[in-house]
Amino acid sequence: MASISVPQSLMLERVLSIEIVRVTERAAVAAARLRGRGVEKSSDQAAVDAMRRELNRLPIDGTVVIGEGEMDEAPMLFIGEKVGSKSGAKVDIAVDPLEGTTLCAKNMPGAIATLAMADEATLLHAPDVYMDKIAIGPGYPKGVVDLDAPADENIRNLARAKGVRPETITAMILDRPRHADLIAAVRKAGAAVSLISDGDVAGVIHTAEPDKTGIDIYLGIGGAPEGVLAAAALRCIGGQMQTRLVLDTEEKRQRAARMGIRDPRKKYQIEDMVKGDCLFAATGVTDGRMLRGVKFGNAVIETDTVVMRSVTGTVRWIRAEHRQFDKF
Ligand code: VTB
Repeated sequence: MASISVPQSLMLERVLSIEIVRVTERAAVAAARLRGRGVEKSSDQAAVDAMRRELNRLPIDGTVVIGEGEMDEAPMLFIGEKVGSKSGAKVDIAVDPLEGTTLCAKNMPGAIATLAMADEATLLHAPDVYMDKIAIGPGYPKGVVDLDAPADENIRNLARAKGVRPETITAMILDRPRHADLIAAVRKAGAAVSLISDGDVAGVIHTAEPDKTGIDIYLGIGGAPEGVLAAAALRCIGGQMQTRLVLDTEEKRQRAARMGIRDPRKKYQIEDMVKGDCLFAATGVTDGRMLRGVKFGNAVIETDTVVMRSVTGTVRWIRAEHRQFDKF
């Protein structure tokens, strides 16, 4: 750590909160170059390569706990992969270098490059299975909504806590056949449903600022890795989130057990998924409600990033103009 004069204990909290912006920026630019070309795999790979390269420049001793796959599949940024210069703070890292590969391939709104970082052994080591999720923003009494309550009850309780009629509540849900009953129940309660084709990390984050995004609650089943990333963001900005892994086969339960999951039915709170302080960053790949996509100009490449830090709850919106193209 000789070259950096910030004490090690403050590294995660201060220096890295700016450093990780570079990591998601690079991944976003790499993916955005292939935007709209219908090549999901290559754009994901480009984002992974760029993210890995940048992560390895950080002064950290990092372990990927949420990554691109299990070690035997040998992808880059596999779960368990060591990243960073290996000489700094010991950290857990969750990555989704291209959240919304289909969105990127089709150049549709909402693809992001995202990353969370936390002290060692504090992020949930979630297997790549589905996760049932419910999330609302900050400012409500604890427990006002519950993963195990019926959807209509959650809508009514949320509306009451907000002091509005259920008709003014909007729930964001992934547009999937598995959510047909959920969507019907939310609508029956009077609320509106905002459907997304992909991208539930941003979906959950939207609930934190309902006045800006129009989204009051996020509901439904998406990826578990995305759930942990979203939990890291909410840990920084506030809000409530409950989740449960969908371990519906013996094979999945065993995989989860190997990753240290003892109770396959456990209902996770944010603090169970992100046990300590964390950082979260996301850069827009395509234009979205939260972030603008990468813009390629003749002389500058523009990126739009949000970076959050749980210690202070600071949220920084960083619009960068990059003039040195060869760094990408
Ligand atoms: C969600 C969404 C992702 O996967 O987690 C979703 O956030 C869930 O999986 O962007 P299915 O597509 O199988 O429903 C994504 O859409 C893609 O990773």
